[in-house]
Amino acid sequence: MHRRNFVKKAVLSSMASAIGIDIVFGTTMPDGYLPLALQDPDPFEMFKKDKQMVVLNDKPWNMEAQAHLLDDKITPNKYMFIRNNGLIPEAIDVSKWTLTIDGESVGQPKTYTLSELKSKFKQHTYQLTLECGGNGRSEFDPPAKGNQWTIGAVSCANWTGIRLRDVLEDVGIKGDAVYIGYHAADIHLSRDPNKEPISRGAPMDKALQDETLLAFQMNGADIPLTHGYPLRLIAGGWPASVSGKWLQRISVRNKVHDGEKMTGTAYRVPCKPVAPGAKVPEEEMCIIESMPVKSLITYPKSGAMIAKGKKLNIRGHAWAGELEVTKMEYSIDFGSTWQRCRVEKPVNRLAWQHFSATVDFPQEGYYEVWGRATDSNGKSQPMLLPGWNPKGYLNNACHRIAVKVS
Ligand SMILES: Nc1nc2c(c(=O)[nH]1)N[C@H]1C(S)=C(S)[C@@H](COP(=O)(O)O)O[C@H]1N2
Ligand SMILES: [Mo]
Repeated sequence: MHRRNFVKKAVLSSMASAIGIDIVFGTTMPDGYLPLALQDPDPFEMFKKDKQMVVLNDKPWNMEAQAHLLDDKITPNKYMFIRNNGLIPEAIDVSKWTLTIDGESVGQPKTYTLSELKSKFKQHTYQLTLECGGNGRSEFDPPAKGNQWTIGAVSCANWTGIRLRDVLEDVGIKGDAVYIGYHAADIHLSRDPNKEPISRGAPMDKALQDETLLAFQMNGADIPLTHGYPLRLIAGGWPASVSGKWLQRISVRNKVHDGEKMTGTAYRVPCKPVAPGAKVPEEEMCIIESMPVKSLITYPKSGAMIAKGKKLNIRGHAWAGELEVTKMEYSIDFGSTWQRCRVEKPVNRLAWQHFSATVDFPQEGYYEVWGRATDSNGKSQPMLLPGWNPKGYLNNACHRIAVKVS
């Protein structure tokens, strides 16, 4: 009895300090009850996100942008989507944070402190496109389980860090290395410490690219907590799930990494196209690598009204995984004819590219402006949905906005 009261008092005082003021009738509060003030934190405030961001899930937190919010050339935190598979790590002590490189294909595992990583290796900054493999999932039919992303699970921020390659060279990698797999500090939804929410990776040639970073800064400041503070793997152009947040360990594997969400249907699509709704055997599913060509019209916002006789300036971004976007077009007649947009070179490999165009509407009425990007292999975005797949990945259909001319 005494012990129970003691525990209750300790819980009450920690709740009171979290709320910032005493809970007056706290002792009469039912056991195990969580006060409302602690039940519903405001995610926009908590993550410093714009109020126009859309929350898709709160356990775990998942939030997406709308197309017009992604208008900046470099995505600021307030418009960056959040995709968490588990719970954000609690009470991070950066002075104790370490990164360990281990696995079958390293001679001797090696552990670095954060300050060693920062001082020992040369730092690089790249602007890198991160798109969730499930971006666009909401359009698939039959529907796929998971977050119903529309178009807003993509970002292109500046990331500063050191090259993974430099660290792997310092550790020493065996000739049989095939893949790297990451392990992170986030917590499984079940809170079972033996389970990981996600542990993905990439083949060695992606791991060794110049732009594959162990990042500790985003847009010139510490990485925000929900985006992987204090250390994050960044592999632009691939499904963003490869870019492990809250990074603690990288295993260099002598086989394809088999961590959480590397196997089964996770981040895999049928190797060959299948009919919508088909059951696909596991051995016919292939791991998603480079993301497909895609674009977003970020200005104006869909639903724009313009005066008759006025031209409309449109703009946005286009990206193509490991490739470059070589052509960007728009259509105002549902894809019957296409006109060229101006498209800029990327600031560096794996950064999205900006496009713009001036659109002339022939008469009053309702229009849709559709955007279509083409990559350096000559592949274009499909006008509507691409191939159905069981988990609803890789929807790179043309983005479209509604415009009324009157
Ligand atoms: N440790 C860890 N890393 C992670 C995830 C996660 O849940 N835990 N989610 C992945 C997925 S599926 C995506 S799409 C991106 C999302 O990155 P963001 O939340 O910074 O936009 O992080 C990836 N890295
Ligand atoms: Mo993702």
